[in-house]
Amino acid sequence: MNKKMKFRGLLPLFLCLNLVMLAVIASPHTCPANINTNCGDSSSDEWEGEFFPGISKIKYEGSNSKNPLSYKWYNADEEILGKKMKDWLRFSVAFWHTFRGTGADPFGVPTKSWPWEDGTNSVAMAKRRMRANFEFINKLGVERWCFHDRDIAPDGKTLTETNANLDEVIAFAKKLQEGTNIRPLWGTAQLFMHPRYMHGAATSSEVGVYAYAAAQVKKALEVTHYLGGENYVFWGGREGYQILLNTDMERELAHLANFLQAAVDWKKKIGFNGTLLIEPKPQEPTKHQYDWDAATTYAFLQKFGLIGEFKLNIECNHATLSGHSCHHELETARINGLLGNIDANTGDPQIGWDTDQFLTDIGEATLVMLSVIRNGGLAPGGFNFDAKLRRESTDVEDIFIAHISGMDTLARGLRNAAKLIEDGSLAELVRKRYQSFDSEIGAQIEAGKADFETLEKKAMEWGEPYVPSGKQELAEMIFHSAL
Ligand SMILES: [Mn+2]
Repeated sequence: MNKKMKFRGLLPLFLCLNLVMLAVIASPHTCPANINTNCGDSSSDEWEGEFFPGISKIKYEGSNSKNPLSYKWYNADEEILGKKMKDWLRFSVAFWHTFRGTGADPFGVPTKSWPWEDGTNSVAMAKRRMRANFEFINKLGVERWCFHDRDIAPDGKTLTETNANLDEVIAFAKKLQEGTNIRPLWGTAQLFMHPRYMHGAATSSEVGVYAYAAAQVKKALEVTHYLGGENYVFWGGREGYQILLNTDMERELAHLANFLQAAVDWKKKIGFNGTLLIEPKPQEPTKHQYDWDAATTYAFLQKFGLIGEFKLNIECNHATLSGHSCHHELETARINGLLGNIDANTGDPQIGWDTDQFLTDIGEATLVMLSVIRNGGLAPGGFNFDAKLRRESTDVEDIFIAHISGMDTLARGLRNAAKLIEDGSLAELVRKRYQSFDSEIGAQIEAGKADFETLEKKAMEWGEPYVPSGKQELAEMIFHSAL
């Protein structure tokens, strides 16, 4: 079939879709949340504009659907390995990327001009954005969102004024949550944007900055708790160094540990039972970030007696920046009892920085889901879409398409991982590979009871050991058969 014929064949479908869209747009009660339309007083809480007119609740239509605004693989209530897809995946919308991302980069100004934005950073604008956030989450059909304190409410002239701004927006968010199941997956404090944090926050060389950061985290813990958040995240935005010549690394790390301990103490004092999560990242914006990767963070938590109080939020793009795969970081966290949450995104193999793209690689998603299933799920953690539209994607519907694509990719990964687990051949390959340790002497070794004399005796008795094939290509063949 040539291209022209193909297009002709699809033409009636396009016309139908257009008619459906027009019908939705023409439905009587919508008032687009465009600052140029008159939907009443758009700065008041009573304003009832619709931010995404023409887009209704996203539904599961199956893998044959050609509708970009539908799920092809994510079927929220379908059970996979005894659990609903929505309970394995626990998706969350990241407020900062989705509603504060502008498309600006170091070479260019913002490219996105969402119709509801009035160009200000006022409290009224913050509330309108919050409404957009809840309409988006509702239409997407997820139940969680994540936020930084400073993304949802503007800075004031003093900390008192800033906290008052935050309180006003948080109270409004609480009102929007009422009667829904929507709650924060986690909250966090933005401790890297303001110039006061240029040397870091908890690892700043200035005690005044350390205190200011503590006050900010105290407040962010309180508002996360107030909104019914299930976790709280520490991403050490600028906790690291540019050069060791002017840095007392030992002192900075000890400060960071004491800061985290104070957060644990405050969490307990206010009765917040959410999980505290640390998000490893190796570099950017500092040359060296202290929470380099899962193993480094694990060692830090052990050294300072913080194991048991923290888990990890593994971000796939950060994993690759540290020279690991996302699967490696997830498994390192999992085998140490630290896998708490996933920032679902990916980088670009040809670009060496943190591009925060939506994960669309089915193979990578399948590896991610193998770890999540082995972990028994992530709850009370989940998958936060720490991912943004490309600078060149500027339509409002692109926000939906990006999330749908990311959700479908992970849903497909879940289905594939379940297939691999139910098939069992991969697990059998691994079991066979280590079966020599299922012997009497193997059991002694694993129990830590085989001394060198015993082992030397065995080595003499056995002679040259038999070394079988690692079967890597077979493992890869089995894996790919599930994709
Ligand atoms: Mn990132």
